[in-house]
Amino acid sequence: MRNKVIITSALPYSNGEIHIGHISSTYLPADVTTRFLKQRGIEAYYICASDDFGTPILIKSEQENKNPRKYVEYWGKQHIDDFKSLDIEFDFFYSTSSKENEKFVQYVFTKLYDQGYIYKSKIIQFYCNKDKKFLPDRYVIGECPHCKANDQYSDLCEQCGRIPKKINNPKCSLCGEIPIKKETEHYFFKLSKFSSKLSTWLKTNTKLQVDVKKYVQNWIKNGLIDWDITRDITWGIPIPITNSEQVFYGWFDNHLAYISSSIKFLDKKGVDGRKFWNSADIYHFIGKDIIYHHYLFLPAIRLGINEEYKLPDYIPTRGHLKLHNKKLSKSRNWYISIKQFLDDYPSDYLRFYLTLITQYSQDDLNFNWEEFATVINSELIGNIGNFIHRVLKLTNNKYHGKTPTPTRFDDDDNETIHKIKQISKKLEMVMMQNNLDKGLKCILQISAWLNQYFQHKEPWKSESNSDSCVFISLNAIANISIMLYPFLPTTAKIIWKQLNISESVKEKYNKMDIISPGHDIKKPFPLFTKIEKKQIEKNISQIKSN
Ligand code: B3M
Ligand code: ZN
Repeated sequence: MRNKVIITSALPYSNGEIHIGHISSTYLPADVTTRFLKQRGIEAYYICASDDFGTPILIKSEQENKNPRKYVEYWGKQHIDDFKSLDIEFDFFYSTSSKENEKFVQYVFTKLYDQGYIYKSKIIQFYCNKDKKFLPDRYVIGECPHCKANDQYSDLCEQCGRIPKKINNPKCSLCGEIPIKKETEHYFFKLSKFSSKLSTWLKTNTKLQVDVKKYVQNWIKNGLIDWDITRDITWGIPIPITNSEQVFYGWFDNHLAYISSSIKFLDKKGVDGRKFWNSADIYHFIGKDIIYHHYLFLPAIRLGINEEYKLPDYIPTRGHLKLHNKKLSKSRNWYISIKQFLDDYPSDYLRFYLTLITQYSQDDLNFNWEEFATVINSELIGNIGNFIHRVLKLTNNKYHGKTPTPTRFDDDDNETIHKIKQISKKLEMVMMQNNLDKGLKCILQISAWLNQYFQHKEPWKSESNSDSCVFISLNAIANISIMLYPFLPTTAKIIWKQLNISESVKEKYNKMDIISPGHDIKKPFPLFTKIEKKQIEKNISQIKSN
């Protein structure tokens, strides 16, 4: 592990609400990882940006009669609010439409061009005579050749999820006219040239997920196809070296914003951005639907510019979230918006539940309201919350809030200290391997152990050796809160307040002398509120009525 890290997560398209599926696969794991690494003294930065260009965004802004620039700014602000409300904290959040990204994208294109990795080729595209424009991607709608659904985009059928090769009965999505076919000239990136280099990179990079690598290798074996990186629209980064009015395809410019945004951020800090990038561990957190782009297209472009900026070390890739076993769909209202969730529950409930159910794999996961209530009530509240509150209450009642001085440690005490150390070590290991769900389970294991220890020692009885038990338990709470911090930052901060210790404690993981004898704690109050059955019934009826 290098002592410098740059973490990015898939850039949200500036054309709609973020939903909890994006949070579980991408933003939350990236945030937890960044916080975890920072706690360990690693210079880690979490960088993200809004993904502003592309046909879907342009069409939506046109439909709403808005200038695309204003449109993406609006959504960018909404996203920042949503992320904040979930404690997803970026060191820097920029945009693909920034001046810096534009410059960088044009630089990369020119360099690829000079190296012979770009060529021009004529293609036939739909063209609308009425609107006087070419109709790429979703500018054309028609019947899906697979499932026969009407009014589907030419680049994606939302009914069956497939990408049609050729749509039936094509129509212009703006005016409904039947488009004609017209010749246009586009730039292509020679992805096919990189097959063997990509394959070697996949083989030698042992930090990438094995199962993903397997099928990416299969794609390579089946033959890679060159990428059309041009679009005949006006919203995008202009193509340099020609006077054409064309712009780059969104997937040519967006991933380059990982680099351009990082460089901008580091420059502002007075750090040589390129040097930092190349000496850091690079993580790109993504959902499984954009594997192709991140395992092939993005590394090929970096290889094409002679690795001026190094390839990623990790591409943590996670599966899709379903809601009650059905695919999330905004158009069918089968989803939970972040605002809606936060109207009913604290953000840490979502962070806790999503982390526990999201594995480090491509397997899909399922959000179920009843399971959510059970997990929160029994694990977060019944296990962690219960232990913390019992100990603090006893300290308050029996010791007037003053940490007792331990006399001697007996076998139970020593075993408990040992157990905390042992499971903490496991937590370090699984977290370094990106198994965040397992990391959180380690904390639950420690807390479950402590509940039993506390119950068995009965420190509320005067004849027991209670001073040592309470002293150990208070320090165990400090440890739990520090371990919890990457997962539940708000809860951790509340615990530190109750313990009357400062936030700087977060770097003192794995120490049993954080709370000294004589230290005063604050008057405790319960950390969490139980979820009532009625509330869950309401949540279920909300999605059912959608
Ligand atoms: N804007 C969103 C997605 O396809 C897309 C990610 C870009 S990452 C460079 O999930
Ligand atoms: Zn038209």
